[in-house]
Amino acid sequence: MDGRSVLERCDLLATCTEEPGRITRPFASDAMRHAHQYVEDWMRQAGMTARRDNIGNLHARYEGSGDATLLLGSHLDSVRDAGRYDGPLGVMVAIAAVQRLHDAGKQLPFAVEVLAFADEEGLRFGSTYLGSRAVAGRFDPRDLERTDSRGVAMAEAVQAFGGDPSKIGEDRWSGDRPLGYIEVHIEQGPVLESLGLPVGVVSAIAGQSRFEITFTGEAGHAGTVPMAQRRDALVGASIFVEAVDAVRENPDLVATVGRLSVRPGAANVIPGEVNLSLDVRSPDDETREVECEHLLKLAGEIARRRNLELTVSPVSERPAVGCSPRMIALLLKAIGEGAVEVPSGAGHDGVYMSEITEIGMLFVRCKGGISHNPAESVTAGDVAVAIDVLGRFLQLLAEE
Ligand code: HGY
Ligand code: MN
Ligand code: MN
Repeated sequence: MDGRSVLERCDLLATCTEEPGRITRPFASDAMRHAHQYVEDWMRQAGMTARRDNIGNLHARYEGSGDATLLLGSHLDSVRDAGRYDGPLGVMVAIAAVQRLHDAGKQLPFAVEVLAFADEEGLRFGSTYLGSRAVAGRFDPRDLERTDSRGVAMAEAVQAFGGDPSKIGEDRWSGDRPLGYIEVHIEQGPVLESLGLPVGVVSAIAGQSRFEITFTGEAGHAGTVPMAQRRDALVGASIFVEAVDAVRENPDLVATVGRLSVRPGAANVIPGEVNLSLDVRSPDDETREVECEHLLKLAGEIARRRNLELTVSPVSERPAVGCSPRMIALLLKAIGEGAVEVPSGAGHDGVYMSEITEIGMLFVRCKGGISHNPAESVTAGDVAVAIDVLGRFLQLLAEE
């Protein structure tokens, strides 16, 4: 199992999509079922027994001589029109590291469990981290009432996928506290490439706040309503989007309006309603909270000025999470000479796994830092380094 074979497996998983010609693999979808068929096979080939829990995570276990467990993994779901490595690369590198143990007939003094999470991105239900929340015992049953763009409730989707929505609470990790959770993931940023390094150790995962915001005005005839009498929801929303962009003044903040929909959405109708998403992140929680308050206050002022109604609903909020100093030290040692630490602006399942164990992450250089984009790209050489480093990490942990 070398870098090339891991990339070939990511290419195969890229064919598991809901939208032919693009990679879109939502939670509990047929595309995800298709991906599971491949991944369960690969888990078994690596000497592991695979099982699926109620929320739809895959769990595969490689027994050790002791009964403690180290968790490895990442997520199998994707954003819309995604790249092929965000998520799957981490699951494939974890399986490759176990495959090498299995091929060498080696056992570690602990078991290794590979987790392939069901829903890190939240594409289908606007949720976040459904899979890792379930394992961390933090799944919110109210999420089961969320509906997707076709009006299917999450409970129905879980059922159709083969899980029992009433038993998701039982998916929580019930064994002894795991030795740790280690996730290999593309950096999704430019730092490693700028340093000319194949891998780096993650220091912390930025905190993030997500909101759904609606500006409501009055739909009207584009030809007859005088400009001064209009209550154009899209004009208000556009002023707000410009205000969000002004966040660029603070290097410790990023803010994004990723999705915006206009109703009724006809060329000759004044927009009556605009729904938009707001995503605010910072490595510092206070900075993020102050900025969220500022932006929501601004939205209110814009609505008043433009004679619009405003509704804001918080979707999710997660504080920044530091990786475990112990895991960081072991990963730095596994990399060796010149190893660096890199912060993560992207969220990862480790955010919730940190509630049940110490977390560590290994970033892999990706071309131009591009991600959440089909142009996402890594090299077989860098992936080979990641597999080697993860193997050395397992060795170092075993020696400890
Ligand atoms: O949005 C994120 O940071 C992650 O890709 N879910
Ligand atoms: Mn992602
Ligand atoms: Mn990811």
